[in-house]
Amino acid sequence: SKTPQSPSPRPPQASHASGTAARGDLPGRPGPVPPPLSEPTEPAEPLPPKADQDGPATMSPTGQATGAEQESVAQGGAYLTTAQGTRLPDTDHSLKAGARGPVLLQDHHLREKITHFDHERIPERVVHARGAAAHGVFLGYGAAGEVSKAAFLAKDVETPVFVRFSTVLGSRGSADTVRDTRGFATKFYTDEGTFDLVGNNIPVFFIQDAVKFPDVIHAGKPHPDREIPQAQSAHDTFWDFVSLHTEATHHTLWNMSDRGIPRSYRMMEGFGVHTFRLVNAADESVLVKFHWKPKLGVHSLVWEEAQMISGTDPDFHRRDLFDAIEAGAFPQWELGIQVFPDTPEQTFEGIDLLDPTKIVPEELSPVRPIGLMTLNANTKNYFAETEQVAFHPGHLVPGIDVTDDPLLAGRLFSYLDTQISRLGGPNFAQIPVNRPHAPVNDMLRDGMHQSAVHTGTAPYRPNTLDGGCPFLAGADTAAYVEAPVRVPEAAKVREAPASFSDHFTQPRLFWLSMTPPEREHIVAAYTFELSKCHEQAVKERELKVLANIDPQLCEEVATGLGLPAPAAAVPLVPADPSPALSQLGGTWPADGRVIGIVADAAADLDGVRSARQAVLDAGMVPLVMGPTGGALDPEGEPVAVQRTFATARSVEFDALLLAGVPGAGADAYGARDAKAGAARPPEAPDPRVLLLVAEAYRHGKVIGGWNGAERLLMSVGITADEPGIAVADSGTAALDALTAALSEHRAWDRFPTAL
Ligand code: HDE
Repeated sequence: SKTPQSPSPRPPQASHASGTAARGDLPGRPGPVPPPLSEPTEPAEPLPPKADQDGPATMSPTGQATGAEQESVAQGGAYLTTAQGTRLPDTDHSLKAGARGPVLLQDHHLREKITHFDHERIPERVVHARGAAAHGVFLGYGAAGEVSKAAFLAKDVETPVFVRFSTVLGSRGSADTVRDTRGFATKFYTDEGTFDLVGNNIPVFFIQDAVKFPDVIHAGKPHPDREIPQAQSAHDTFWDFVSLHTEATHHTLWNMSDRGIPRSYRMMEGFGVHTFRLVNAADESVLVKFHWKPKLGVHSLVWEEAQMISGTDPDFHRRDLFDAIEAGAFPQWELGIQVFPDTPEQTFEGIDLLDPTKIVPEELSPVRPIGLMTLNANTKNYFAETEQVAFHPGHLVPGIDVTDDPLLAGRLFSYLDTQISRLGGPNFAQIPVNRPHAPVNDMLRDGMHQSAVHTGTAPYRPNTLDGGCPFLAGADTAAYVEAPVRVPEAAKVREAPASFSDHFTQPRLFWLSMTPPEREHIVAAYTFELSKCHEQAVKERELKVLANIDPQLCEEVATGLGLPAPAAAVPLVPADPSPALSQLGGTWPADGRVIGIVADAAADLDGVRSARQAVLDAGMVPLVMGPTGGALDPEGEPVAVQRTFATARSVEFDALLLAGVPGAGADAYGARDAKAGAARPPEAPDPRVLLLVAEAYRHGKVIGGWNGAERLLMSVGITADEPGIAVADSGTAALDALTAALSEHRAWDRFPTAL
């Protein structure tokens, strides 16, 4: 039977945001605006804003205010209507000939609703389908003025940005923490037009010529017969290709290193990969490579952790970015450039700058900081912004130009082309997130999804009917003028320069620059991936590639595979290690790190309260774990339990803090039944807590604790004097020791015992 419908007191989510204001003016508007929808949220602790992060709400490029104000009530107080604005009395029942009769074709609301739903999905990106994005601002330091006339690089100029991070191989719904390259694409909405820096977190690429892109991607994507494996390089076709196409060796090595499994998007470097050309006001040019340097340092997961996260929280990186920004812990990167003279050879210290499989070590050419990017606002709507954003390496502004890197040349074609099928036509620049902030006066007209109402009669030049407009700019009025680079006289050939055939010098440089734990991880990664291949010939061929990088690498992987290690087929070039390539050896801020505090009803709850507050004060996120949900000490000063022993998994935390017991000695912790909070024999602590601690230990994580935590550690065979174990006599003292150790990211001295 039909339910009587009155104007809904809780209108659904906006699907047509523009309608709200107009409808609000209609007479008969229903009562007061309903309270905000209480959506389930993560029980993450908000971080206090940093001193320099207090300020007015930011405006997103879509013109919406961003920040604390949520738009979950965007249609608050409005009637439900059709897409044509006609009010609806019912959206729960189709129009039928009688309650038990057939549905009538005349039901426009039914057809409109279902038809729109049928077309809600658009093709996902062919690569980089899985992504997460945020808004922010770029502040120019003015340090690039000598080499580039780009106005947004000038001192104190602030430019809105939109950044999309991504994996490469997986589908839109695939897991975040797979072993893969990460995309790092930045759209700068400058006053002189939009500049896109479409880079990766790895500074080199698999191929030197765009014509090979479909090959490498077809090899990396799932096997076409059964569409498996998803978002993985650990399969025959990938290793078949890269073992044959040895220019992929350098990029593959980076993928097998810790760079292939970042801890967070906030802790990744970004690279423009290709060499670009900068031009200054005097029309002098230099060649540059772009680098993004994260303020939080470059950190990675360990492989077992990454695999576990793929199951327990496939949205790990997306959630991490969103939560950090929501909590006010805004991630920051410095943009830097390596600068090289623009000589006809386009080489630097013998390194071919047009070869995208080569880096220039920072020890040979330091990275000069030229600006700071802060991501300070989350997206409002994933589809509208993250999915529809369209990047293009050809979106350039005066002062930034391309080089003849043959990979870049192909990209300059590809990105425009791909948007036409992905976004349904040539008018994707009119989608809010893609709209330039500079005035647009093009003569492009009509086409699918045209949403502009162009006026005038003469979208052509020259004309007199529109008064000769639009005018042409000159170099003095910020026109984009391509650098008049001389093209050497040459015959048309399908060839690459001779230097492009050196495929092993730089992989060896990378390997030699790694510390022992990093090398250990690389060996383990190759062994894992090749063990997943079925074809013996593929494994043997890849071992020959590894022999050309380094005999130790080759031998250790061969041992793991149970195969003989071949000898190098090329001379091993001696290389000076580049310490800048290693992720170890420094200390970094612990901002935004997640500290899991393990406690139960018998714990020193005063100590838990003060440790929790100290975690917050240090700019980190405390998550209290207890045997059940609710609160510890509900009668007194309750300590909210944010994760139970059943829902918590070690991979969610950067470090653990094991609460002590009031006045207890080393024997106390394990003496309690973690499930019930009651007394229990010391030999039987909660097995879920034991697993948690053992995993954190295995992954090289810092573990702190106080008064009695030693007992729990001992239950899993850990002694308090091991590296990265910080046991003290109070919660805050333990936290201090833990924070100091965490600044090195992991207890590296525990490797290679750790995974
Ligand atoms: Fe891309 N790449 N790419 N790529 N790429 C795309 O464009 C392509 C390459 C990169 O978050 C596609 O809009 C070719 C290098 C990122 O929206 C497509 C070649 C680098 C993103 C495309 C390359 C990248 C893409 C798919 C070889 C690092 C995601 C959807 C010549 C410098 C951008 C799209 C986002 C996306 C083509 C190589 C980075 C098909 C033909 C090298 C970060 O156009």
